[in-house]
Amino acid sequence: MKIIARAHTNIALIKYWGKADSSLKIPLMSSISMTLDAFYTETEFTHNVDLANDMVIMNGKAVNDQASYRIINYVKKLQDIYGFNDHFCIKTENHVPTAAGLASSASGFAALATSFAASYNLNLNRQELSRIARLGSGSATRSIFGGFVEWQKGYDDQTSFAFPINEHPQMDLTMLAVELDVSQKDISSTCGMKIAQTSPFYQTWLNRNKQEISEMESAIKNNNFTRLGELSELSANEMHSLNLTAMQSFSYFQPTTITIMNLVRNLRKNGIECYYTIDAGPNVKILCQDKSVEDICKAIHNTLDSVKIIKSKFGPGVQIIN
Ligand code: 2P0
Repeated sequence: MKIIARAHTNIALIKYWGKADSSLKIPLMSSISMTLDAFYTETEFTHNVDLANDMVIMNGKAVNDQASYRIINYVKKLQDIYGFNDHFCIKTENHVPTAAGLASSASGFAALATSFAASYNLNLNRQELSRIARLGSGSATRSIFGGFVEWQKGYDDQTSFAFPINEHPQMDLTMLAVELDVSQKDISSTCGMKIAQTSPFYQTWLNRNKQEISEMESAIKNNNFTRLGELSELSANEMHSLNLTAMQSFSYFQPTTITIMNLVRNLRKNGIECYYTIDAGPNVKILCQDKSVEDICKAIHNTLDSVKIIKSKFGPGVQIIN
């Protein structure tokens, strides 16, 4: 029987940017995200003693590169934990266009963790799935759930997992992913967050985490788009300030990133409410309400005429779809 898991990717509103334990991917801070309907990964995991080798097939092609080693090592780690050692084959299809500037690792590892567990009949609940997804990639922890999701940092492998704040939010919220530059980034997230920890402001940022999480939880509970937008933009600005002020200063911004940041601020001044958030890359994501989508897209195209803009709303948690 085929077991295919589908997981959607997510965008962090309160950012995760640093680890207390690199091997277990225990974060130094809690984070909150929105799961996105437009982007997802489907993964089929099969295992069999008769397979000659471990295999990774991505979008129909057998791969044998850095990305596939990371995936194979991850599955071996899970096999060690649960006491299996047969060979396996992973078939994965990514529906996360590079143009969106969203990493597929969140949806990828969430789908893989879920299909692994189903294939070995492990009967894990979603909290447990969230924990094992974390071992693949930090942001995958949150992609097990839909809607608004919180990853509580915890202090060890048992206590660091995500839970849903609201899986079916009523908030009028759209995310516009603005494609500015799709080339491979020089500094991976794993590496960038390590360098950021040398910023003199890092501890201050950590000290603020509890308050920021609680304010974002309130904004979500009160359906307060304005507060959600302000807090999201602040968290992104804080994260990117850490990169700039690290001992080995760096930035993911390109000139066009700053152009869009300024455009969002100007739109706000002119009464079109929107906020930006930016991850470990130059692309900007804009948070807005339905009524403003058209005006925002028009303003972007007046400034940068050919950029692609991909719209997304709330997506669901991980599902088995066979
Ligand atoms: C986040 N990002 O909260 C943050 C904000 C990017 C910026 O999590 O090392 O692929 O595998 O845990 O999860 C991207 O980093 O890094 C990320 P690892 P991950 O979404």
